[in-house]
Amino acid sequence: MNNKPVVLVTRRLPPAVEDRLRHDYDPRLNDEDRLYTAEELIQRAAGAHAIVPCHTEHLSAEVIAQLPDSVRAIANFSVGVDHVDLAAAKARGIIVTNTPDVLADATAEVAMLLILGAARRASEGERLLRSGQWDSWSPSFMVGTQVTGKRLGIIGMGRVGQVTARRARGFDMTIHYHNRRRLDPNLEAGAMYYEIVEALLPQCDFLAMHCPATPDTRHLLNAQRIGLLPDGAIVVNTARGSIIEEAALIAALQSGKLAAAGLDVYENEPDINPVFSELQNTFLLPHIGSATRETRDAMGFRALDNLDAIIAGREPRDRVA
Ligand code: 8YV
Repeated sequence: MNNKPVVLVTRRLPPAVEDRLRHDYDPRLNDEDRLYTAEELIQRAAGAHAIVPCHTEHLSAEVIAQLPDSVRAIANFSVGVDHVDLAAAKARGIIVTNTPDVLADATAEVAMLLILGAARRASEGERLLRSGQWDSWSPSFMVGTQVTGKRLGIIGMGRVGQVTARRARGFDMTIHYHNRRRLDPNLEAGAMYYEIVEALLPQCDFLAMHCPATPDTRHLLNAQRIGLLPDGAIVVNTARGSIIEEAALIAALQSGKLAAAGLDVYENEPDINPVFSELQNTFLLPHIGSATRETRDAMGFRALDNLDAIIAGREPRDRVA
């Protein structure tokens, strides 16, 4: 008889992670990797001890209220937890965990890719070649913004923000940041701290968004704040789409207030605002910040470490509710 705890896994996870799930648990896997509706998710959770979801599953208060009593834990395969109503989970005594730390390198790589791609007009150049339209060269052809030595502003100086700062220093960028709390001087490594966002923005040739999506950070970068950036600044976002007011960003890209934007996340994924793809001065990726083999394995193992602790009655390392 199989007495292993039942775990509902909402998306297909890396093979090594699913192997460990099969070894230690009785997993309900999603071999087709199909996105479940809220009703399907609730049905498939029947009798499960825990759920391992991704950010693609919206665990709203309504969904959490309908989960069976058997569900004691939500061990997210993600660092962001804006897809889970933490208060609703807490109210039902469901423990919620995330996967911090392990995404920082991969996501900072994408932040740098966006900075470079947006500044050096990489999408535009690629499109020109792929469409067979590259027919000439001149000194004024595809001239972009130099990255080296510029000022990088970072909003949200957590793990990802700190790694992005380290990578950017490799391009001789100076680091300016806003965070809820000022970092210890050894972590700051010479970065300039701004207690209020409005004081940071005029200092940014580039602005990288690295804060979590919460009700407080919704539309944190709005029209008024974009107006405080220097003309020709470049904005990149690897965090969550909701932290930027997209209509304001689009207006600033159209007017030339911003030279370019590099985006990996959007308010409405995967149905992104079509204007982003029509604009020449955008460098766009489909939410792949953590999409490396190494990081996806590490995320899965971290989620399972948390799950193991919960099932064993220990406090999980990454509890968020
Ligand atoms: C993940 C992310 O791929 O972890 C996060 O918060 O945004 C992504 O990098 C995704 O959330 C997996 O569920």
